[in-house]
Amino acid sequence: MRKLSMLKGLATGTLAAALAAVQAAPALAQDSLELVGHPKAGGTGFQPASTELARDLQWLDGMLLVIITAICILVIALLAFAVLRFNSKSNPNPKSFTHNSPLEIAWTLGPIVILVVIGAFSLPVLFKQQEIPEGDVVIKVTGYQWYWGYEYVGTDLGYEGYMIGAPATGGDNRMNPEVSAQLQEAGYSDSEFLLATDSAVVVPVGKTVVMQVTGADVIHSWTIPAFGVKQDAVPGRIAELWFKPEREGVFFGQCSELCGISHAYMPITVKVVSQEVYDAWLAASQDEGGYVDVRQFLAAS
Ligand SMILES: [Cu+2]
Repeated sequence: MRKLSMLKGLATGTLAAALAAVQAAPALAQDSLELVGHPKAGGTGFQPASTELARDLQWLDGMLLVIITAICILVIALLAFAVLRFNSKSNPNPKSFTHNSPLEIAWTLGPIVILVVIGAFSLPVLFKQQEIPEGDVVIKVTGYQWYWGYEYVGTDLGYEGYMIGAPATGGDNRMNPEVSAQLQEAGYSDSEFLLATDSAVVVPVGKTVVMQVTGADVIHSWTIPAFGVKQDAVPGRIAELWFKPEREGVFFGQCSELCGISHAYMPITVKVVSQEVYDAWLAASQDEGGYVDVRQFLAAS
C-alpha cells in the first residue's frame, strides 16, 4: 500500500515536472543566452576565459605549472640520485666537508632568477586588474547577509539578487519541486540550483564594466571566475574591480568570503547581452523601478 502511494507520488511528481517543463518551454525558448561560466560535472579546469583578465590569469597559471613541474622533477631526481648514489652501501666512506661556495651561490641565485621571472610575468597581470579604467557601465554592489544589492550608478535603478530557493524567494536553501519550478521559470535547470539568482546583473558585451564593491554588515567577496575578478566587499570601504566581457552569456560566481551561516547561499549571476538588449532592459527596469527579466528583450532582438 505504502509502495503504491509512493509510486503514485512519483508518477504525479513526474507529471508535475513534465507540466512545468511544458509551461517553461516558451521561457526557455526566449532565453537565447548560453550558460558559459558555470561548473561542469567532472570538470577540473577553469571556466572559459571570457575577458582579457581571465585569459591572462589562466595563461599565467599554465606558465607557473610548467615551472613548478620542472622544479618538482629536478628535486625528485636529485633526491633519487642522492639516495641511490650516497647510501651507506654504495658510499661507505662519506666525505666530511661542510661548505661549497659555488654550489651555495648557485642555489641562492637560481631561485632568485626564477622568482624574478615569475614576478615579471605576474605583476603586469596584477596591475592590469588593479588599474581601474573609466567604466562604460558602473555598478555599485553591496554584500548583505545573505544576498547582493546592485545599484546602476548614474541611474535610479537598484535591486537585489537572491539565490533561487533562498528564504527570500520562498525556499529554505534546499531543492524541492517548487524551487525546481522557479528555476525553470527563470530559464534555468536543476543543475543551476545554488548558482542561479532571481535577478541577475545585466551588462553589455564588449563594454568596460566597473563594479564598486562594498559590504553592509560583514565582509563578503564578489567574484565571477570566468571574468578573472574577485574583490572583498568590506563594510565602510569601496573597492573597485573591472572587466570587459568578450562574449554574451550567463556567468555564475559565489560569495567568496565566509560571511555567516548562509554564506553558501548568496551566489552571483551575470548576464552579458548586446548593447541594444542592455539599453532596452535598462530603460524598462528604470520605468518599472526594479529588475525586469532581461529574457523578453533577448526574444525581441
Ligand atoms: Cu559569503
